[in-house]
Amino acid sequence: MKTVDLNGQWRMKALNQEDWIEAKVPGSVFQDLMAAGKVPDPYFRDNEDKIAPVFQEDYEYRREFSVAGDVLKHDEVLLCCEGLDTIATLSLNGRVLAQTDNMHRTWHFNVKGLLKEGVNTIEILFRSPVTFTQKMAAQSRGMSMMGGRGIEYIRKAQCMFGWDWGLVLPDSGIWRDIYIECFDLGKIEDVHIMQEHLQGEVLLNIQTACRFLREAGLEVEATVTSPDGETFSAKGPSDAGSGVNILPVKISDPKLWWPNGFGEQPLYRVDITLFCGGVAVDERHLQIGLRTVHLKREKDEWGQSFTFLVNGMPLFLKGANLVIEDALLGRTSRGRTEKMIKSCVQAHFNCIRVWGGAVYPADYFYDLCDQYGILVYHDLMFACNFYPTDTAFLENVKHELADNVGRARHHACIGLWSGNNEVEVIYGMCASKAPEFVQMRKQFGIPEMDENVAKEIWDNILKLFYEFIPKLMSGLDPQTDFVCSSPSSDEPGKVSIFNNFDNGDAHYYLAYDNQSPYTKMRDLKFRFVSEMGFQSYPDMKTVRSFTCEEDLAPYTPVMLKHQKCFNGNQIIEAYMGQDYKVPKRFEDYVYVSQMLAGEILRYSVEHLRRNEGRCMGVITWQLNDCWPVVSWAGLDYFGRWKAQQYYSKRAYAPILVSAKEEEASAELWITNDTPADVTGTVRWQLLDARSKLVREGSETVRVQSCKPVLAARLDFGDVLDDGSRGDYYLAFAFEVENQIVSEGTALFVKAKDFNFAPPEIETNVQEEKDRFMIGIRSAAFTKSVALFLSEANCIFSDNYFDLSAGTTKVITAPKADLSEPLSLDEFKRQLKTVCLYDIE
Ligand code: BMA
Repeated sequence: MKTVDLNGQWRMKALNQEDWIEAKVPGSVFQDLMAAGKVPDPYFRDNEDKIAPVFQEDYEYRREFSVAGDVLKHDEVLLCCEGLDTIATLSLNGRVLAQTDNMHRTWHFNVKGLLKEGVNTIEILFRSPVTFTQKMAAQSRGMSMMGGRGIEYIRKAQCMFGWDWGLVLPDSGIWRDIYIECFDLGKIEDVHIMQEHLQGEVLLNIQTACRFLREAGLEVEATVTSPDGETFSAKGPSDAGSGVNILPVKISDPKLWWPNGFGEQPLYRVDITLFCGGVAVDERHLQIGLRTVHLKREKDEWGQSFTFLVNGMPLFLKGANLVIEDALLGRTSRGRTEKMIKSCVQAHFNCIRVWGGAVYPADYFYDLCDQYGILVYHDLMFACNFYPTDTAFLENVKHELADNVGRARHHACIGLWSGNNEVEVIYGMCASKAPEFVQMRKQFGIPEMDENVAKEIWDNILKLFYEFIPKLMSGLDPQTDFVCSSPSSDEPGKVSIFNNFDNGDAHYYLAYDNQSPYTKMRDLKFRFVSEMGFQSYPDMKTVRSFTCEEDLAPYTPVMLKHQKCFNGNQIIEAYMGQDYKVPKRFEDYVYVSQMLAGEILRYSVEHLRRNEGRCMGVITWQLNDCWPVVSWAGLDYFGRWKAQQYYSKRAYAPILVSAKEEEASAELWITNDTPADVTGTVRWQLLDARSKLVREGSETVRVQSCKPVLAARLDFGDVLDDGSRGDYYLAFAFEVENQIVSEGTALFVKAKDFNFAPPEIETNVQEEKDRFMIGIRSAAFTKSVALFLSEANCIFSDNYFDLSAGTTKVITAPKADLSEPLSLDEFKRQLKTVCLYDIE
């Protein structure tokens, strides 16, 4: 039971300085220095360079707290630290209590003998992570991959040392709760709930590991409460020797949990109480969802499947990859995470991958994923590096996994554990002789690794990710599947990124695949894509938040500070030039970069979904940003929707119509990700640039879940020839019960070669109680119409859409999705539109 809360007001100072400043816990060194006005905003302009010396220092945190006499009478008194970042020495009343070296772990220290009645002093000294890693790098005989920085030797979010979307901000501090807990007679040390799904009921085996603090009989009671308030209980004694107790609780008429789009998310409350002689001495409260999740990897006609089965149903996963939510970890909150997850649900995600270069998320993240139906593909926190396997390191990892897997495994949302992000890919890039890796080495100027070093590294990979961790995971969470790496194959060393079409998931980047044109996507028959993406600029308001007027161009020093990808702008422009004109005005450049990333996403996702069955999921890189930066994200640092998020919303629609257009023909496909079969009508029109009808047709089709159907094969060879392909476009929609559920357009030439007519866009705004309704019309066909507000932020029901002349498209802007309340006049004044035609 939490007795003394040590969050709140502390003091801190750099070790080599005299003056203490106020500190806020949980928080961080950098945030405290910022609050004291000693360092600038790290995200502004090129401040990243100015703040580097901060991380070379050691810092001391201190506070006094008082303890009442009866606290000391408890059988056990523990200091609990849920997050210490990272190399720390803890002292209590002047005596060293412990050294810690893993930000991901939860630490418990017995402090009964060290605490005194009255005022106590706690001190925590954080050593510079930069000095530490540099020292380790110097000792590492060239095994280090990421620029020889030694970051694989520290159990700390790897991206804090900089990434291709992240600034260098290796902060320190007490980043999660800290408190003193007391126990008498006995305590619950661990709860593990196993689910057995039987005919018409679910058997929960609730395993509790208890510790006896005194010779006393302990009893555990578990009560499970259904969403309707029905309760199911069991009670029984803990084993006198081991303290383990397994309570079987049968749930009749179970209400199953489903990922978003497939069903509801009913949640059951589990209350566990430990009794001694009839008195409650400890308790735990968890929330679970009843479901089975299994990654089916079986031989089939295309190789080996990579299919998630939820409650036995195959499910196409649609989502994005999560990185840390803020480089200043203390700026995160449940509210902010909920807003992000709502943006996922609005865009029809049913999945998030927690990427391995970050942190294990807070408990509330898993609660929210349970609540909103987001299945989590969860990396363990290892990324793009070669990790050591000495005894101390393995012991540290063992505790880290016990803490974090133990904390998360009961959640309905946990769908898969993966040992790491891209460790094998990076190994391939350094040492493999496979042509794709040789090509990448050339592209990135990486020398081939010495064979002896490579062998040693490979042995470490096998030991850590194919032996040690899988063995731990099979004990910690035997009910959730585990893959050794993301991407993974079933065979060590067989991981590849560009062409594993038969076995495992892929991380695919056109830009790294020799800058292939995006049309290559249609040749790639992936089984599952767990990363794929294209960079774009963040929202203009976000750009303005970190720039001055003179910075507003792609190649200014300040903008380049916020573009971390090697040759990032050159790649964006190379692809931009293929389809569009590369704009001269910066605002236009930002708009086209976003639209381009959206179009590439659409093109790729539609292809993968037309191949549903063979391909069973796509998780784009990346969901979010941890500071304002040019990146692959759909949501920028402030949570603003980039074009890509709207493109995802359309491409991830539960029922999708998509066109596979060729020179003068097109196929129209329907993909159905709902659990039931659907019957509807696909309607299409061939139109000229002013949306004058040339030809039209319709087809009624029935589409099974996860079995895409070719609904129409259209040939326009008599209309479209080399001279006229830029004059016509195809518009199509799929209607179910007279409602359009999905629609799109296709060009037969690159957008830059289409003969657009002036669109003369008109908008008409009306106010309703909870929303603004925007009617939008144009005089000619126009591509990627973007709506935005000049000052406020808003999530529109649709955006960056194509518009035919003659129809009024109605867009809603829910007031709940506005960043501030606006009157109708204000809304009208701020509403602006831009479309491809406007771009110079
Ligand atoms: C993959 C990811 C990240 C990276 C992204 C874009 O390698 O796992 O490491 O940010 O590609 O380059």
